[in-house]
Amino acid sequence: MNFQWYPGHMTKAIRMMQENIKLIDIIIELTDARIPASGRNPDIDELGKNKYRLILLNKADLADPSVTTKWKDFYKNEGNLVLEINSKTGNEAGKVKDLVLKACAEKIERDKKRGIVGRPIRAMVAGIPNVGKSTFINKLAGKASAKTGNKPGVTKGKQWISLGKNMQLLDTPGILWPKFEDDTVGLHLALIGSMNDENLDTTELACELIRLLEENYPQAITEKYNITSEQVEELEEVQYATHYSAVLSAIAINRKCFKQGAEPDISRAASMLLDDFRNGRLGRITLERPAQ
Ligand SMILES: Nc1nc2c(ncn2[C@@H]2O[C@H](COP(=O)(O)OP(=O)(O)O)[C@@H](O)[C@H]2O)c(=O)[nH]1
Ligand SMILES: [Mg+2]
Repeated sequence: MNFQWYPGHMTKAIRMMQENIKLIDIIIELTDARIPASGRNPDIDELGKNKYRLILLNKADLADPSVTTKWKDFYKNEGNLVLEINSKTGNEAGKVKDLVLKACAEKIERDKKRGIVGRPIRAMVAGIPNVGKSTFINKLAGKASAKTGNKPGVTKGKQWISLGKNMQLLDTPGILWPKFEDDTVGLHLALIGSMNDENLDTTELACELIRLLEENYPQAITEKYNITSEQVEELEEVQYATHYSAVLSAIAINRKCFKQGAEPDISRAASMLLDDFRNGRLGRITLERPAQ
């Protein structure tokens, strides 16, 4: 499969990031807890090399908790501050603020020694499209938050949101583009739905999902759609089908998705499977594991 993003927007986004990064102390980097590696763009390391960093594993409500713990340890071992969050509830907003201040403690101390007191920490949220940046900002800022408006000279044209008296957040997040280093990255991004399905072959995508789930979560599909291995084997024989399309046929049959002439509608089954996975209806699943 060929995964594409919109390269035209990329240069503009990177330029915006470079410009905005100059104004801030800390980057709050969001990645998707279901695909922590593919959900990041390693260029952030270069872009933000002199800035503090907090990595947030967002959509943790959809990810496998035991694997999320492994990812947290992995990023901590690399020297980052890490937190798993669910931006939809926003329950971790307080913890995020605490960690931002913790990350910047050294800077606050340095400022104090130089006689600078009360200068707020400035933060920017960054991440790939659909990772949850807007949702996160809305929850962190809360309803009571006020736009601080333009500060002449220093922050011309930028809107800042006050998060208490000692922290400000840039209201426009930095958009990172995923890095398609290998096909797995594109595949995983497509599976969690962060790419437009219009240009993708959903049946092929669903077959890839079945393959990945059978490796790490063998019960997820069979339990959800009441499929038995006998049923799949029989379909393989009767339809001369590959294993993956037999699984899709079984899903179609058990969910009564038929085309005219009672033929199982594999394409509808594929869309249903992807949709169920993306919305957490197959359980909490993570597609990537950190290197040991
Ligand atoms: N389940 C879940 N969904 C989330 C979470 N954060 C964001 N979303 C959803 O992800 C989608 C993309 O979020 P959005 O904030 O627009 O992403 P952005 O493109 O990075 O600004 C929306 O449908 C959100 O409701 C989360 O922590 N958990
Ligand atoms: Mg957004």
